[in-house]
Amino acid sequence: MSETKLLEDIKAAVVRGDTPLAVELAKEIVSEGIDPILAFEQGLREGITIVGDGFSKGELFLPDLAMAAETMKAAGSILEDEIQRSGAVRENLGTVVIGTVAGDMHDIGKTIVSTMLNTRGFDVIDLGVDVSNDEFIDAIKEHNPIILGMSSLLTITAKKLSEVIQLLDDTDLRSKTKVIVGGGAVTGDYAEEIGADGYGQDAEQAVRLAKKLIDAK
Ligand code: B1M
Repeated sequence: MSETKLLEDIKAAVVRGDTPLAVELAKEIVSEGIDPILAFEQGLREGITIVGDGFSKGELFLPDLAMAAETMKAAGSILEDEIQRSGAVRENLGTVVIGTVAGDMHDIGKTIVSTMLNTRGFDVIDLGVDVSNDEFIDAIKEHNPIILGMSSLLTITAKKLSEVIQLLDDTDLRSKTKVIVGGGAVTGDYAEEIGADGYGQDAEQAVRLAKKLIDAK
């Protein structure tokens, strides 16, 4: 099957929440040697975006969102394994602490950012989802990362990003830790407004930004 057709089919499988088909297609994408990052972004992510748009318009409902997310996670983990296998870089660029902010359970985007940072040479401490402000601060004290990454997909939880930055500003931790933010609830302007050091629109951009920030240190 051609690359275009495989990407279209896996996108459609996410939209339908057809996990067995999406898993089969992800395996085929890997065996065909198609770039797994491209397949993640142009296949799986585009599919789940269609479902999210349908949900906002009231055409799809929470169970549709949940099924599509399950499909995306199952197929995504196959692509993530391939991203790890094919792209692994052995240098140690330093530690990144990452997590999704308090009140937000969305983990798919944050996890692909973690995987890509790890693959490109960062030591990643992934705190998971629904990470409280204090948990972020405690992890920074414990792991002394060069970068803190925070993800937020809900408008209502985006203010947590600025709260954590404010907590960092109130200590001497801020001078040692660069902050990058991302997720659907964030824009470049918002990142600048809250004093983050950068914003990643996707996982690739997040990695580029992290590398740029450590080069500038
Ligand atoms: Co939810 N959800 N959801 N959801 N969900 C959104 C975010 C929403 C936009 C859907 C919509 O209405 N169109 C909407 C938020 C509206 C808003 O606040 N503006 C929404 C809502 C309302 C909700 C609930 C409140 C629904 C309800 O219960 N009534 C609820 C909230 C639960 C909670 O968190 N407390 C909820 C629940 C869920 C599910 C559990 C069903 C499921 C999540 C499953 C999971 O993650 N395990 C889900 C899903 C799947 C979505 C959508 C459809 C897809 C999110 C996703 O995984 N995208 C989403 C709509 C959308 O985003 N279009 C939606 C794929 C992923 C690869 O992209 O996460 O954007 P993304 O990550 C990208 C980039 O943003 C970037 O790189 C990633 C890779 O390219 N990036 C970073 C992400 N983090 C980064 C960090 C960085 C840098 C880059 O630096 C650190």
